[in-house]
Amino acid sequence: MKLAIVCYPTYGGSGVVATELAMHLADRGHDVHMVSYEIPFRMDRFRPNLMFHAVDVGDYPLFRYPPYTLNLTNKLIEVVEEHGVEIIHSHYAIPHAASAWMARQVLREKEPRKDVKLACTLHGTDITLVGRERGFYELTRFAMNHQDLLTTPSAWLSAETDRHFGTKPGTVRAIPNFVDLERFKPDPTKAARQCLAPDDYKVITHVSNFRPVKRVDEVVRAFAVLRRHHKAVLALVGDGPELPKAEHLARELGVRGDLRILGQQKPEPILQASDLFLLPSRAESFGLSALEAMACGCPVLGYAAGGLPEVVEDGVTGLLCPEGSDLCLGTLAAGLLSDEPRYQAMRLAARARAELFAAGPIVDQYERALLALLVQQSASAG
Ligand code: GMT
Repeated sequence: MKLAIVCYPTYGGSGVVATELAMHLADRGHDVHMVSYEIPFRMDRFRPNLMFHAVDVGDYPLFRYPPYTLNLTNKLIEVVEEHGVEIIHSHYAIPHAASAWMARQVLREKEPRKDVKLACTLHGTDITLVGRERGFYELTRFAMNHQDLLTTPSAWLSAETDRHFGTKPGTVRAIPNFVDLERFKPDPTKAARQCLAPDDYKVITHVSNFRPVKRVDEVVRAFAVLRRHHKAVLALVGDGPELPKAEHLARELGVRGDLRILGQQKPEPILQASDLFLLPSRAESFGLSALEAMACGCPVLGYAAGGLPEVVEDGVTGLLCPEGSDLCLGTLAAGLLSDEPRYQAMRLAARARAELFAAGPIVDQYERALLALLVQQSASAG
C-alpha cells in the first residue's frame, strides 16, 4: 500500500509509535511517506521506500500564529497527488485528522474517481484533555467521525472516545502500543548504574515529557516516602514544564540531593539500570514508557487509572495504587524492595508481559486494518 503517516516529530509516545510503525511497514515493502514539520526523532533507519516530507509554515508577518493546519493540508494534497498515496494515517487527532479530512475534500473535487482513505490513531490527551476543550471539540469530533478507521492504544481510551465524542461502541479499535524487545531488554551488567549511584543504592526512574498529566510532583512525593526506608536515587529522564517544580518540591522534601536530572536522552541504559519505574499519571491512555521499562525487566508502579491496568498487571509485573495516593506508591515501593524473592519474580514477570507487546504481531494488526480499507475501496469501486 501507499501510505502517508502524519505525526508530531518530538519526544512523546504518539511520535514514537507513528515512526516505529512507519519503519516497520516500510520494512514490509509498503511505500511510506512521513509528513511532519521536522524529521521525527525516532526516524533513524532509512529505506528507499520510506520518505519524509517537511511541512513548511513560512513566516509571513501578518500571521501572529502560523496556520500550520492549512500548510499541512496542502502538503498532504501534494503528497497524495505526487506519490499516489492511498491512505492518510494521522497520529494524534489535533489538528492532523482535520487536515486529512480537508485534503480529501479537495482531492475529491479534483479527481472524483480516486478516494484517499483516512485512518486516525487517537493517542491520549487528544481525547482526554485537549480535544475536549471548547476551542477544539466540535471540529475534532467532526474530523474523527469522518475517518474510515479510528484506533486507540487501549480499550479504556476507546470507551472514553465513545463517551465523549459519540463514536459508536465497538467501532474504535484498540491496537496496543508495541516495543522493540531487542532495543529494550534487561542488561545483567546494568552498565549505567555506576554513573547514577553507589552500589548499595536503589535506582528509581521516571521517564516522560514532564507535562501536568504526568503528575511528576507525585513521583517526587512517592520517592520521598520510599527514601525513608531505602538508600535510593530518583532518575528523571526527559524534559518539560513540570521539571523545575519537581526539583523545587524535592528540595522542600529534603531529597534534592538524591535526584539525578538526566534530561532528554535515550532511556534504554537508564531503564536497564533501574530497580523500579514510577508512572503516576491520572489518565495515561497506555503508558509506552511503562512498557519500555517492563521490557528491560523493571517493575512499574502507578495508579489503577486510565489504560495503565491494561499494561501493568497489579501484583505481578508491578503495583497499582488508588488514583492520587502517592503515599501508597511510596509505601508499596519500599515494601517491594525489601522483599527480594517477590521483587525478583516481578522483574521476570515484567519482561515476560512486555513480550506480549512485541512489535511484529501488533504491526500485523495495524497492517491488516489499513489494508482492509483498500479492500473496501476496491469493492465499492467494482
Ligand atoms: O496524549 C498525549 O499526551 C500524546 C502522546 C504523546 O505524544 O506523548 O501520549 C500518548 O500516546 C502514547 C502512545 O500511544 C501512550 O503510550 C501514552 O499513554 C499517551 N499519553 C497519555 O495518554 C497522557
